[in-house]
Amino acid sequence: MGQLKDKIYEKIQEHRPRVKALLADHGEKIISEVTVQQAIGGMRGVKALITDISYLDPYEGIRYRGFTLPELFTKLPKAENSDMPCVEGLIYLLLTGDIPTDEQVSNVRYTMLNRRMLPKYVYEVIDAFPNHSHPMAILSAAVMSLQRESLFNIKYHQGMSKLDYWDPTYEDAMNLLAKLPVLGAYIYNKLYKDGKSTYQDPTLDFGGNFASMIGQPSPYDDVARMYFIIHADHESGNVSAHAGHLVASSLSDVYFAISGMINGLAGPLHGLANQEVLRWIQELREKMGGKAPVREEMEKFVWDTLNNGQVIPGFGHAVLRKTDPRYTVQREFCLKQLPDDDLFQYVNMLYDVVPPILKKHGHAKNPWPNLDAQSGVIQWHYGVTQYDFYTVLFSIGRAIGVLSNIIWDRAIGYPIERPKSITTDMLEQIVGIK
Ligand code: CMX
Repeated sequence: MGQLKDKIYEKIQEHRPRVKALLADHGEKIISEVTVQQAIGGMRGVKALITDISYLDPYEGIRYRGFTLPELFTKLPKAENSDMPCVEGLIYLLLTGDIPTDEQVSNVRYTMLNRRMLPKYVYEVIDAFPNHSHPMAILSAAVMSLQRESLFNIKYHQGMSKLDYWDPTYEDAMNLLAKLPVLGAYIYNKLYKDGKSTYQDPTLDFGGNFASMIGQPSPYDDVARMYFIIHADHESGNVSAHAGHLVASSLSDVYFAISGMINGLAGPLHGLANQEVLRWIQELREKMGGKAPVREEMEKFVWDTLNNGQVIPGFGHAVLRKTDPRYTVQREFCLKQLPDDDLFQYVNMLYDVVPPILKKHGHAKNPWPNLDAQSGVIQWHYGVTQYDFYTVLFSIGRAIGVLSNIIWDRAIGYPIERPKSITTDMLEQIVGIK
């Protein structure tokens, strides 16, 4: 086994008895109750999933393996000639719970380098899509086409012990993770660069190689690293993470699960909100005929959107009750690197204007911005202006967390997911209406 896999195995051996003891000694202990409102309202706040990869506090925001984002940006080993951490270091952390050394990061990088190549048929699948297809649909199909490569499937049908499920799942996960930036870059070049060839640079890390494949010079390599890191995980109940976990719980392999994750992320209430923010701002820009809006004009635009029965993209959250720290990381990057950017001026004004309006509107439980409000601006500034593509970037990042979770789900042996549903009649009987 390689260094990373050995380490995961060691951690699994330590973790399995903890879950066994919880089940044996405290299996009947109540940790959450479900109200009518929660059953009707998308199970908000029901504690019924377990993950050790990340935890989302409503007021503090996300912690990966116990570390806040600012802590991670300080502690994780940096990419060569850069202040930004390597994505490979985050992969090590999410899988093991430990901050890696430089040597451990290099080892992950080397492990992944050998897995980047795409089989020829995947290019053909991508090429078969018409150019007006949404990049998320192409990405999902491209991942599905790779399913025939699953080692888990081969081993399963050879009769593998349950205790070993995590091992070929790890191999599948690392294979897919290494290929995702290549898939994303190939889709980008096909759709927006007249099919320019996607050259991979084996000397570059996960983020650096992605930037190079889509032809973006430095500092976009750091933007890519930051983007993949902040999008990696948001505990397990969000649609993309939950979809990935749910599909994998039936022992579908990671290709089926990540395609499911991508499909869930492609909704405008979730990952697609980053493209919606840009689309919405462009609408305002057109209305303004190039002139920068004053505060009153911006307020009117926000109210018009709400009065039209639409949501303000990039604001609100199902769990968070304050500004998303993923938003703050990107805002600080903008304030440092692109303070005068025209689009950033819009986002900056929205940061001031939207929360008081949402409070006055009185619907959203959280009037503060989420990560999607800020992420498109940075992409746009560095020349990635094709905003339909932004959720593909989100997908590459999110797969890191979802795949880490799936490896651990298999290691712990979490069963097939199967909550119970009831009918509206039954609900009315329970509350005494019938
Ligand atoms: N603009 C207008 N109305 C909003 C709103 C927003 N940004 N956020 C929430 N609301 C509304 C809801 O639509 C709901 O309306 P009704 O009472 O009419 O049904 C009401 O406020 C209560 O919703 P909530 O409990 O505050 O929010 P939910 O947990 O139901 O939904 C989310 C969360 C993110 C889907 C919602 O805030 C939203 O639609 N935001 C805009 C889209 C967005 O930015 N999504 C990305 C989230 C981050 C991510 O997952 O990537």
